Amino acid sequence: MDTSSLASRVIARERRAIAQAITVVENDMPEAAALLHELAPKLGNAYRIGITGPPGAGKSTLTSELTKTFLKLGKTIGIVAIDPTSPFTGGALLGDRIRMQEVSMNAGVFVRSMATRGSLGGLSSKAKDAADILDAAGFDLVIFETVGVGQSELDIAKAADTTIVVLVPESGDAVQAMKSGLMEIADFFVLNKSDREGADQAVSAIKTILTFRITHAENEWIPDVIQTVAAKGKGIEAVITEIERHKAYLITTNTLISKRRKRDRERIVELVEDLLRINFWSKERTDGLEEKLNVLSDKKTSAYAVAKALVSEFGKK
Ligand SMILES: Nc1nc2c(ncn2[C@@H]2O[C@H](COP(=O)(O)OP(=O)(O)O)[C@@H](O)[C@H]2O)c(=O)[nH]1
Ligand SMILES: [Mg+2]
Repeated sequence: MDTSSLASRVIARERRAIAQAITVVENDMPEAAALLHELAPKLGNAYRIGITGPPGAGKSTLTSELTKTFLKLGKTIGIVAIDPTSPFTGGALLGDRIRMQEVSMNAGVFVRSMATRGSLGGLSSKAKDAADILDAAGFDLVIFETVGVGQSELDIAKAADTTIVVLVPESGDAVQAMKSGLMEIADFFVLNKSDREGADQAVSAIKTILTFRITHAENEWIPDVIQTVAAKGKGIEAVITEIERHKAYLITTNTLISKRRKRDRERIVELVEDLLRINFWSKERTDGLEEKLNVLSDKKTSAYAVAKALVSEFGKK
Protein backbone atom coordinates (compact mmCIF):
# COMPACT_ATOMS: atom_id res chain seq x y z
CA MET A 1 0.00 0.00 0.00
CA ASP A 2 1.25 3.49 -0.90
CA THR A 3 0.82 5.31 2.41
CA SER A 4 2.00 8.60 1.00
CA SER A 5 -0.70 8.65 -1.68
CA LEU A 6 -3.30 7.51 0.87
CA ALA A 7 -2.18 10.36 3.15
CA SER A 8 -2.57 12.93 0.34
CA ARG A 9 -6.05 11.65 -0.39
CA VAL A 10 -6.96 11.87 3.31
CA ILE A 11 -5.70 15.45 3.40
CA ALA A 12 -7.84 16.17 0.31
CA ARG A 13 -10.74 14.84 2.40
CA GLU A 14 -11.64 11.98 0.07
CA ARG A 15 -14.21 9.96 1.95
CA ARG A 16 -13.02 6.57 0.74
CA ALA A 17 -9.44 7.40 1.68
CA ILE A 18 -10.50 8.51 5.17
CA ALA A 19 -12.45 5.29 5.66
CA GLN A 20 -9.50 3.23 4.41
CA ALA A 21 -7.04 5.09 6.65
CA ILE A 22 -9.17 4.42 9.72
CA THR A 23 -9.36 0.76 8.76
CA VAL A 24 -5.54 0.70 8.61
CA VAL A 25 -5.28 1.86 12.22
CA GLU A 26 -8.27 -0.12 13.43
CA ASN A 27 -6.87 -3.40 12.09
CA ASP A 28 -3.34 -2.72 13.32
CA MET A 29 -2.02 -2.93 9.77
CA PRO A 30 1.75 -2.51 9.39
CA GLU A 31 1.32 0.73 7.41
CA ALA A 32 -0.38 2.54 10.32
CA ALA A 33 2.73 4.17 11.78
CA ALA A 34 3.96 5.44 8.39
CA LEU A 35 0.52 6.77 7.52
CA LEU A 36 0.14 8.68 10.79
CA HIS A 37 3.64 10.03 10.36
CA GLU A 38 2.69 11.42 6.92
CA LEU A 39 -0.41 13.07 8.41
CA ALA A 40 1.41 14.60 11.39
CA PRO A 41 2.15 18.00 9.76
CA LYS A 42 -1.59 18.52 9.24
CA LEU A 43 -2.63 17.98 12.87
CA GLY A 44 -3.89 20.45 15.39
CA ASN A 45 -6.63 22.33 13.57
CA ALA A 46 -9.63 20.36 14.69
CA TYR A 47 -11.29 21.22 17.97
CA ARG A 48 -11.97 17.95 19.77
CA ILE A 49 -15.09 17.33 21.80
CA GLY A 50 -15.63 14.23 23.96
CA ILE A 51 -19.20 13.19 24.75
CA THR A 52 -19.64 10.48 27.33
CA GLY A 53 -22.19 9.24 29.85
CA PRO A 54 -24.25 6.17 30.72
CA PRO A 55 -25.82 4.03 27.99
CA GLY A 56 -29.12 5.47 26.79
CA ALA A 57 -28.50 8.97 28.16
CA GLY A 58 -28.90 10.42 24.68
CA LYS A 59 -25.26 10.85 23.61
CA SER A 60 -25.91 9.84 20.01
CA THR A 61 -29.03 12.00 19.80
CA LEU A 62 -27.11 14.94 21.23
CA THR A 63 -24.16 14.31 18.89
CA SER A 64 -26.48 14.27 15.93
CA GLU A 65 -28.29 17.47 17.00
CA LEU A 66 -24.98 19.25 17.68
CA THR A 67 -23.75 18.15 14.28
CA LYS A 68 -26.85 19.57 12.56
CA THR A 69 -26.37 22.91 14.29
CA PHE A 70 -22.63 23.01 13.60
CA LEU A 71 -23.38 22.35 9.92
CA LYS A 72 -25.72 25.36 9.89
CA LEU A 73 -22.84 27.39 11.31
CA GLY A 74 -20.74 26.31 8.34
CA LYS A 75 -18.57 23.83 10.23
CA THR A 76 -17.45 20.38 9.13
CA ILE A 77 -17.60 17.54 11.65
CA GLY A 78 -15.87 14.19 12.05
CA ILE A 79 -17.45 11.74 14.50
CA VAL A 80 -15.81 8.73 16.15
CA ALA A 81 -18.51 6.67 17.86
CA ILE A 82 -17.23 3.96 20.19
CA ASP A 83 -20.48 2.19 20.78
CA PRO A 84 -21.63 -1.07 19.25
CA THR A 85 -25.24 0.09 19.46
CA SER A 86 -24.58 3.37 17.71
CA PRO A 87 -27.62 4.45 15.71
CA PHE A 88 -25.18 6.15 13.33
CA THR A 89 -24.10 2.83 12.00
CA GLY A 90 -26.89 0.37 12.45
CA GLY A 91 -27.69 -0.28 16.09
CA ALA A 92 -30.62 1.16 18.02
CA LEU A 93 -34.22 1.89 17.11
CA LEU A 94 -35.18 2.43 13.50
CA GLY A 95 -36.45 6.00 14.00
CA ASP A 96 -33.24 7.14 15.69
CA ARG A 97 -31.18 5.37 13.09
CA ILE A 98 -32.90 7.05 10.15
CA ARG A 99 -32.58 10.49 11.73
CA MET A 100 -28.89 10.04 12.41
CA GLN A 101 -28.01 8.41 9.16
CA GLU A 102 -29.44 11.50 7.43
CA VAL A 103 -26.88 13.58 9.27
CA SER A 104 -24.05 11.20 8.43
CA MET A 105 -24.83 11.42 4.69
CA ASN A 106 -24.00 15.12 4.66
CA ALA A 107 -20.79 15.96 2.76
CA GLY A 108 -19.57 18.01 5.71
CA VAL A 109 -19.85 15.07 8.09
CA PHE A 110 -17.87 11.87 8.40
CA VAL A 111 -18.98 9.24 10.91
CA ARG A 112 -16.99 6.22 11.93
CA SER A 113 -18.06 3.70 14.50
CA MET A 114 -15.41 1.60 16.18
CA ALA A 115 -16.49 -1.60 17.85
CA THR A 116 -15.23 -2.58 21.25
CA ARG A 117 -15.32 -6.25 20.11
CA GLY A 118 -15.46 -7.51 23.65
CA SER A 119 -11.92 -6.52 24.51
CA LEU A 120 -10.79 -2.95 24.97
CA GLY A 121 -7.10 -3.53 24.32
CA GLY A 122 -5.73 -0.75 22.17
CA LEU A 123 -9.14 0.73 21.51
CA SER A 124 -8.33 4.05 23.10
CA SER A 125 -5.18 4.27 21.03
CA LYS A 126 -7.06 3.47 17.83
CA ALA A 127 -9.83 5.96 18.55
CA LYS A 128 -7.22 8.69 19.01
CA ASP A 129 -5.57 7.68 15.73
CA ALA A 130 -8.96 7.91 14.02
CA ALA A 131 -9.39 11.42 15.45
CA ASP A 132 -5.95 12.35 14.10
CA ILE A 133 -6.97 11.13 10.65
CA LEU A 134 -10.14 13.27 10.77
CA ASP A 135 -8.10 16.23 12.03
CA ALA A 136 -5.62 15.83 9.16
CA ALA A 137 -8.56 15.59 6.76
CA GLY A 138 -9.44 19.13 7.80
CA PHE A 139 -12.65 18.67 9.77
CA ASP A 140 -13.26 21.70 11.98
CA LEU A 141 -14.57 19.56 14.81
CA VAL A 142 -13.97 16.01 15.89
CA ILE A 143 -16.51 14.49 18.26
CA PHE A 144 -15.81 11.32 20.24
CA GLU A 145 -18.91 9.57 21.49
CA THR A 146 -18.09 6.93 24.10
CA VAL A 147 -20.12 5.08 26.70
CA GLY A 148 -19.00 6.24 30.13
CA VAL A 149 -18.21 2.84 31.53
CA GLY A 150 -14.67 1.51 31.66
CA GLN A 151 -11.30 3.21 31.89
CA SER A 152 -10.51 2.95 28.21
CA GLU A 153 -13.68 4.82 27.24
CA LEU A 154 -13.04 7.51 29.84
CA ASP A 155 -9.53 7.90 28.44
CA ILE A 156 -10.95 8.55 25.00
CA ALA A 157 -13.44 11.12 26.25
CA LYS A 158 -10.64 12.79 28.21
CA ALA A 159 -8.45 13.05 25.13
CA ALA A 160 -10.61 15.95 23.93
CA ASP A 161 -10.29 19.72 24.28
CA THR A 162 -13.75 19.89 25.82
CA THR A 163 -15.31 16.90 27.55
CA ILE A 164 -19.07 16.77 28.04
CA VAL A 165 -20.73 14.30 30.40
CA VAL A 166 -24.36 13.55 29.60
CA LEU A 167 -26.63 12.52 32.46
CA VAL A 168 -30.39 12.04 32.78
CA PRO A 169 -32.82 12.89 35.60
CA GLU A 170 -33.10 9.31 36.84
CA SER A 171 -32.44 9.31 40.56
CA GLY A 172 -28.92 8.39 41.50
CA ASP A 173 -27.40 9.14 38.12
CA ALA A 174 -25.16 11.87 39.55
CA VAL A 175 -24.02 9.65 42.40
CA GLN A 176 -23.34 6.82 39.95
CA ALA A 177 -21.38 9.23 37.76
CA MET A 178 -19.30 10.26 40.73
CA LYS A 179 -18.44 6.63 41.50
CA SER A 180 -17.45 5.81 37.95
CA GLY A 181 -15.07 8.73 37.59
CA LEU A 182 -17.29 10.75 35.23
CA MET A 183 -17.49 13.77 37.54
CA GLU A 184 -13.74 14.45 37.34
CA ILE A 185 -13.48 14.47 33.57
CA ALA A 186 -16.43 16.77 32.76
CA ASP A 187 -15.72 20.29 31.57
CA PHE A 188 -19.46 20.66 31.77
CA PHE A 189 -22.56 18.49 32.13
CA VAL A 190 -25.58 18.09 29.94
CA LEU A 191 -28.71 17.01 31.75
CA ASN A 192 -30.55 15.45 28.85
CA LYS A 193 -34.16 14.22 28.91
CA SER A 194 -35.03 17.33 30.85
CA ASP A 195 -38.59 16.73 29.68
CA ARG A 196 -38.71 14.04 32.36
CA GLU A 197 -39.68 14.41 35.96
CA GLY A 198 -36.97 15.29 38.46
CA ALA A 199 -34.81 17.33 36.08
CA ASP A 200 -34.44 20.31 38.40
CA GLN A 201 -33.55 18.10 41.37
CA ALA A 202 -30.96 16.32 39.23
CA VAL A 203 -29.35 19.64 38.28
CA SER A 204 -29.14 20.57 41.98
CA ALA A 205 -27.67 17.17 42.82
CA ILE A 206 -24.94 17.53 40.20
CA LYS A 207 -24.18 21.08 41.32
CA THR A 208 -23.94 19.97 44.94
CA ILE A 209 -21.46 17.24 44.06
CA LEU A 210 -19.50 19.78 42.01
CA THR A 211 -19.07 22.16 44.92
CA PHE A 212 -16.74 19.58 46.49
CA ARG A 213 -14.49 19.88 43.49
CA ILE A 214 -14.02 23.64 43.57
CA THR A 215 -10.52 24.53 44.77
CA HIS A 216 -10.90 28.34 44.66
CA ALA A 217 -7.81 28.61 42.52
CA GLU A 218 -7.42 31.76 40.48
CA ASN A 219 -9.16 31.62 37.07
CA GLU A 220 -10.66 28.27 37.93
CA TRP A 221 -13.09 26.81 35.43
CA ILE A 222 -16.30 25.79 37.15
CA PRO A 223 -18.33 23.19 35.23
CA ASP A 224 -21.92 24.18 34.60
CA VAL A 225 -24.98 22.02 33.95
CA ILE A 226 -26.89 22.62 30.71
CA GLN A 227 -30.39 21.18 30.33
CA THR A 228 -31.44 19.66 27.02
CA VAL A 229 -34.15 17.62 25.38
CA ALA A 230 -31.96 16.28 22.61
CA ALA A 231 -34.76 14.23 21.03
CA LYS A 232 -36.62 17.52 20.41
CA GLY A 233 -33.54 19.57 19.56
CA LYS A 234 -34.02 21.70 22.70
CA GLY A 235 -31.04 23.32 24.41
CA ILE A 236 -28.57 22.55 21.63
CA GLU A 237 -27.56 26.20 21.13
CA ALA A 238 -26.85 26.47 24.84
CA VAL A 239 -24.54 23.45 24.60
CA ILE A 240 -22.68 25.04 21.70
CA THR A 241 -22.39 28.32 23.62
CA GLU A 242 -20.90 26.41 26.55
CA ILE A 243 -18.41 24.64 24.26
CA GLU A 244 -17.40 28.06 22.88
CA ARG A 245 -17.13 29.50 26.38
CA HIS A 246 -14.89 26.63 27.48
CA LYS A 247 -12.75 26.97 24.38
CA ALA A 248 -12.37 30.71 25.00
CA TYR A 249 -11.40 29.96 28.60
CA LEU A 250 -8.74 27.48 27.45
CA ILE A 251 -7.35 30.02 25.01
CA THR A 252 -7.33 33.06 27.29
CA THR A 253 -5.72 31.14 30.15
CA ASN A 254 -3.16 29.57 27.80
CA THR A 255 -4.30 26.12 28.85
CA LEU A 256 -5.33 24.83 25.41
CA ILE A 257 -1.66 24.48 24.45
CA SER A 258 -0.67 22.89 27.75
CA LYS A 259 -3.69 20.60 27.68
CA ARG A 260 -2.76 19.39 24.20
CA ARG A 261 0.87 19.03 25.26
CA LYS A 262 -0.19 16.88 28.18
CA ARG A 263 -2.33 14.83 25.80
CA ASP A 264 0.68 14.32 23.50
CA ARG A 265 2.81 13.28 26.44
CA GLU A 266 0.25 10.71 27.59
CA ARG A 267 -0.07 9.51 24.02
CA ILE A 268 3.67 8.89 23.72
CA VAL A 269 3.76 7.09 27.06
CA GLU A 270 0.83 4.93 25.95
CA LEU A 271 2.51 4.13 22.62
CA VAL A 272 5.83 3.30 24.29
CA GLU A 273 4.05 0.87 26.59
CA ASP A 274 2.21 -0.70 23.65
CA LEU A 275 5.42 -1.01 21.63
CA LEU A 276 7.36 -2.49 24.52
CA ARG A 277 4.67 -5.02 25.23
CA ILE A 278 4.37 -6.06 21.59
CA ASN A 279 8.15 -6.32 21.11
CA PHE A 280 8.69 -8.08 24.39
CA TRP A 281 6.24 -10.93 23.97
CA SER A 282 7.86 -12.49 20.92
CA LYS A 283 7.04 -16.10 20.16
CA GLU A 284 10.41 -17.12 21.57
CA ARG A 285 9.77 -15.42 24.89
CA THR A 286 6.17 -16.63 25.13
CA ASP A 287 7.35 -20.24 24.52
CA GLY A 288 10.31 -19.80 26.89
CA LEU A 289 7.91 -18.83 29.61
CA GLU A 290 6.52 -22.38 29.69
CA GLU A 291 9.92 -23.80 30.70
CA LYS A 292 10.32 -21.18 33.38
CA LEU A 293 6.91 -22.17 34.75
CA ASN A 294 8.23 -25.67 35.31
CA VAL A 295 11.13 -24.29 37.36
CA LEU A 296 8.68 -22.16 39.26
CA SER A 297 6.45 -25.13 40.04
CA ASP A 298 9.50 -26.94 41.45
CA LYS A 299 9.67 -24.01 43.88
CA LYS A 300 13.24 -23.24 42.78
CA THR A 301 12.56 -19.64 41.90
CA SER A 302 9.95 -16.90 42.24
CA ALA A 303 7.73 -15.06 39.76
CA TYR A 304 9.65 -11.87 40.58
CA ALA A 305 13.00 -13.43 39.77
CA VAL A 306 11.69 -14.82 36.48
CA ALA A 307 10.26 -11.44 35.47
CA LYS A 308 13.42 -9.59 36.44
CA ALA A 309 15.63 -11.97 34.47
CA LEU A 310 13.38 -11.66 31.39
CA VAL A 311 13.41 -7.86 31.49
CA SER A 312 17.13 -7.60 32.05
CA GLU A 313 17.84 -9.98 29.15
CA PHE A 314 15.44 -7.88 26.98
CA GLY A 315 17.22 -4.67 27.96
CA LYS A 316 20.62 -6.01 26.89
CA LYS A 317 19.51 -6.55 23.32
N1 LIG B 1 -37.61 11.61 26.51
C1 LIG B 1 -36.45 11.83 25.90
N2 LIG B 1 -35.87 10.83 25.19
C2 LIG B 1 -34.69 11.09 24.59
C3 LIG B 1 -34.05 12.36 24.69
N3 LIG B 1 -32.88 12.30 24.02
C4 LIG B 1 -32.79 11.04 23.52
N4 LIG B 1 -33.87 10.31 23.86
C5 LIG B 1 -34.13 8.90 23.52
O1 LIG B 1 -33.34 8.06 24.34
C6 LIG B 1 -32.94 6.89 23.64
C7 LIG B 1 -31.43 6.71 23.73
O2 LIG B 1 -30.77 7.74 23.00
P1 LIG B 1 -29.31 7.59 22.39
O3 LIG B 1 -28.95 8.90 21.80
O4 LIG B 1 -29.20 6.39 21.51
O5 LIG B 1 -28.48 7.34 23.74
P2 LIG B 1 -26.94 6.93 23.94
O6 LIG B 1 -26.91 5.47 24.26
O7 LIG B 1 -26.48 7.74 25.11
O8 LIG B 1 -26.20 7.27 22.70
C8 LIG B 1 -33.42 7.06 22.22
O9 LIG B 1 -34.58 6.32 22.02
C9 LIG B 1 -33.70 8.55 22.10
O10 LIG B 1 -34.70 8.85 21.15
C10 LIG B 1 -34.71 13.39 25.44
O11 LIG B 1 -34.22 14.51 25.57
N5 LIG B 1 -35.89 13.07 26.01
MG1 LIG C 1 -24.91 6.13 21.42
